[in-house]
Amino acid sequence: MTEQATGSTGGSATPLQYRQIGDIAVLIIDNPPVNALSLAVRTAIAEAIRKTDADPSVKAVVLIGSGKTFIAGADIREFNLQTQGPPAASAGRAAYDAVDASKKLCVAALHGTALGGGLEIALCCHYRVALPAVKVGLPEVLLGLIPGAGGTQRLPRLVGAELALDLITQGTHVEGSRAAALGIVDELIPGAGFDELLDGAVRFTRQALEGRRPLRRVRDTHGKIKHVNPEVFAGFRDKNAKKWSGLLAPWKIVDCIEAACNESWDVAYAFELACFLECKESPQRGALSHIFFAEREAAKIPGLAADTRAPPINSVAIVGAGTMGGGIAMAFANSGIPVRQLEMSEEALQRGSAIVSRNYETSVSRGSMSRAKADENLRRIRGTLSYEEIGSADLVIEAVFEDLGVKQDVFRKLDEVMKPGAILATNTSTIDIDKIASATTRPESVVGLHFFSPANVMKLLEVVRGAQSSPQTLTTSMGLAKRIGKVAVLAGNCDGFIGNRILATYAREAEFLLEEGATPWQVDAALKQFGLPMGMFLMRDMAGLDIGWRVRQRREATRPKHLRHSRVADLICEMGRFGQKTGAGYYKYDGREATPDPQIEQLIIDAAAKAGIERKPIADAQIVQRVLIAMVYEAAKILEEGFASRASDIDVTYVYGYGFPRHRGGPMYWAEQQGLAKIRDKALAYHEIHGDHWKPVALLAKAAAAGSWKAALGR
Ligand code: 3H9
Repeated sequence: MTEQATGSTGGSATPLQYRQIGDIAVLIIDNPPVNALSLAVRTAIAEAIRKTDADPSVKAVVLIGSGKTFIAGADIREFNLQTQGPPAASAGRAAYDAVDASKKLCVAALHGTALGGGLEIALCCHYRVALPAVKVGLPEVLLGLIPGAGGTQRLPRLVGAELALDLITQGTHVEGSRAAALGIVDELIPGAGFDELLDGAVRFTRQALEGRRPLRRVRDTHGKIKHVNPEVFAGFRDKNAKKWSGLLAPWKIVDCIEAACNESWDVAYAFELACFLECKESPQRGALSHIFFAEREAAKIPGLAADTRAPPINSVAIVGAGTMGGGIAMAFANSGIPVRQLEMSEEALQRGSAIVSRNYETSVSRGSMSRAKADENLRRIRGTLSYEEIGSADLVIEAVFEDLGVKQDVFRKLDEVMKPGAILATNTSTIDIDKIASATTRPESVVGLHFFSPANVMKLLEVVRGAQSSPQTLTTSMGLAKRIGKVAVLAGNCDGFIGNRILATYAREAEFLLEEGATPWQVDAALKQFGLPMGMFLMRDMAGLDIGWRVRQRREATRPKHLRHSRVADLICEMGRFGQKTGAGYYKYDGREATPDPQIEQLIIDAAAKAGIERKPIADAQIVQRVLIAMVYEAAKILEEGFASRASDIDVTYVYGYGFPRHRGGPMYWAEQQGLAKIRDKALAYHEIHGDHWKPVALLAKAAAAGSWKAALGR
């Protein structure tokens, strides 16, 4: 099979350098930034192997990546290119097959990452050597794919079917020492740089040429996949059925590994290809790939010079040791950054420290963190009662009671004690950042860092830009997110920022749906069926209904009275039902167990009658559509008003902060898949029926006409 090097998505002009060291040919992949296996790279590899096969002066081949990495996998952008005619039957396997069939000894030299197709091509080589810091893995599943070049066939041959099931269905990155222990890597080369790796690989290759190592292909190794109990696969499917509901790729991975154990190489390898092509053509793959790139795009701040200085953050202080403050402290400590936590009293400090210790205990007992690591992280968090003691921190995050006056007092104090250049951040989810910044003499250093609860777990970080936040403050904040394992989205300073502003709108529509004929449990079941982790009303019950009630009471005087308003939530609170913590809310509770409550259904029927609304049965599909279009509608307003930079930033916010099913790509991607004209028409129809909550949004009309958000926004 040959491939033509046409239609490449770019990269270096000569994506493969060819060198010869004595009788060893060195193929250096040079396709920055991550040496992705584009068509051009694959073609060059296949061509180079033909050359080495034919060249009698070459006894062996070393395959290595230039720069900081081996190969991060197939070039994901190429999967999005329009396939002309039927999908390529080989799916681009020619380079892999060429390496596998090489007449000369092949050694892969790995550093940085060897992921997806990168690891697969390394597994086609006879041997693999690696620097200890390497990470190897088959993360295709995270993109809605399966390994398509023998990964599901070769990895089980090295590590056994059971471990391969775990590694490939989770897309695990395996570190060097573990990869060596598992036999994925044959030898670790001490060192950290390209030159050390190449020297080590050449030395290893010479030893192999001298016959000190038997020549074998992974595909000819069968020991670990013989006699695998069929129960293993059935049990694995059962165990994960709930987690994989609605997904395609993980099921296919299990099928492929099962085939590897039961079928001949040729049959199972062909089966893998068929499964790969099926996944590649699935809508899930498109959605997951969208989120991959959206996440990376979100890190870039439009209009900010790429060389904006971002001072490093080596120490952090947190004001407040409540649940949120504790979670934030853990997020930093877990990334190796020391934290000082400030409280007003010894008791408050003790309480906070007990919560953090308990959280670490839970991680240890669940096996997600070792005891040593938990102890080390815990030691990084130290309490203090003195503002003076936190003054030298590079960043301080305020996480105190959600009240403007209280927060302004804290910021006045921080302004006095923090060193010049420190970033002053607030974790507020509702308060105007500029009003908080106005309590300081340095509003350019003030920013919102809105973590989501539990802050040590949730991936989203909304970085909220104040009117005067400086480019350095923003760049440092966005960069910091990546360092602590979060995904940052830049939000403007509007009520609720991006995430909670959208939430308020679709929660309102969910509430209206109750008056129109749905029940809380029907709405919840419909949204769960769509893929949200939890229904709207269960979530509200869990969070507690009283906080929202108090906010509504405060805002009652200024509520625009011409807009439709539901009393259902207020009526529930007036009964003293504040959700799970009081044993009753929208549902009634036995501990955490929620059951539908006829009393609430009656309350809704009465409220609707009082508001003059005729209740009618509503189909689940209509519920989902109304809630999702409400999300998209509010998001379009946010974009139009400039409080978010791109539609894809909204998707990232919803996938990482609100559990929007990743394989559906986020609400804005979902809307594009539905057709933006259809969404616009629905929103217009809702305007007709439900009034000015649905006033037409110009950007939605523009995007519907242009066919995409990007075309309408120009980014
Ligand atoms: C596959 O291999 C299928 C095969 O089985 C098929 C066989 C037939 N392609 O993340 P970063 C870009 S599927 C194209 O910010 P980091 C990325 O968009 C693939 N582009 O860096 C960004 O661009 P920009 C399986 C890619 O250091 C830049 O590189 N492999 C690819 O934080 C830097 O990326 C994977 O799923 C790619 N494969 O993390 C691995 N990868 O600068 C996917 C990255 O314009 N990649 N880019 O924004 C990753 O997980 C991370 O990028 C990695 C580096 C850990 C490698």
